[in-house]
Amino acid sequence: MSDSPGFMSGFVALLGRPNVGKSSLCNALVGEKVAITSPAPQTTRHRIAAVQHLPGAQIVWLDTPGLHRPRHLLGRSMVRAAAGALAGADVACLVVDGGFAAPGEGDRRAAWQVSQAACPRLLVVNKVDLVPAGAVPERLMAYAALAPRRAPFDEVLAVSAATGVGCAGLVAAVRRRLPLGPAYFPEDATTDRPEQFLCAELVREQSLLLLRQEVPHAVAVTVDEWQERDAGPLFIGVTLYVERDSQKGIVIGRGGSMLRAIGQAARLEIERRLGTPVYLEIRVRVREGWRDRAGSLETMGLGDRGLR
Ligand SMILES: Nc1nc2c(ncn2[C@@H]2O[C@H](COP(=O)(O)OP(=O)(O)OP(=O)(O)O)[C@@H](O)[C@H]2O)c(=O)[nH]1
Ligand SMILES: [Mg+2]
Repeated sequence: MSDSPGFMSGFVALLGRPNVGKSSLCNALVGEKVAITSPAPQTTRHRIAAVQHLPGAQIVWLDTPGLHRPRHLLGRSMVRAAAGALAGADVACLVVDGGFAAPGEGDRRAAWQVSQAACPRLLVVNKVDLVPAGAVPERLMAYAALAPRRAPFDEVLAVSAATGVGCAGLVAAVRRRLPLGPAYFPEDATTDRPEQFLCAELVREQSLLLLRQEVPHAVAVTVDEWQERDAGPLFIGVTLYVERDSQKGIVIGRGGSMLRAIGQAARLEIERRLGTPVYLEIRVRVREGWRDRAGSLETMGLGDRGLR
């Protein structure tokens, strides 16, 4: 009954510094992997909608790139995409990593940005599974103090994307603040991004998990071919871009071992997601300094329009 009188809906922006668990939280809330996650900061590059369907309501969680000081054009677009999500939000959530005893400079800057939003503002202290139970109230207070006095948080919540603790409370807190509105997405939709997007992201996720230091941050993945055949697996051809020849060598690895590992792990994830056998072909290409080239970002879907 998505458009019945009394139906409530809204966009809920999740903002915070990189690595606090925004994407993990989105996945936990909608019960499906709509966004990739990794221990490396700046995993998410796009604003991604994660749609949660409730009786009489629809919550559109907006996962966003971590707020950081950009060092590339790509980083600037990422931070703009996060700001854009905040600008259109019905509820804003500042997500912080409760695993740290005290907020850092990145949290302070993110808190200031969220305090500018005119909509209700919630503080979501994630990763409480890492905090001894007795220390949780103190931790919440330390982070709640991030809000300027003129704009305190409307509510402070402790959650864990990893265990699901507190997620129902977060949903209830958001739901109480939703305006009346239509269902923005059909009942079977969990995200606004197409399957091809998620496949490219799943290849990038394995790069983030298997490659070291700066290399995965220089990786971009595009889907170039997508052929469903009458017999045989779905053929997906992707290009994995890096910025330098030396990085190409690392991605391919000795005798092709690294590329094989990335491809195998990504294929399994893609098959799980699509529920069909897949033949995944990955080409590796060098595009010098693509993170600082507006034209490259645009053609890779990483310009301002692609990230929003
Ligand atoms: N223990 C624990 N780890 C978590 C929790 N939530 C996320 N993580 C881990 O924290 C790391 C970062 O999670 P992400 O969801 O990628 O964080 P993010 O905020 O989306 O990061 P960016 O996209 O880089 O901004 C991953 O290794 C997650 O597994 C949690 O509740 N508990
Ligand atoms: Mg993320």
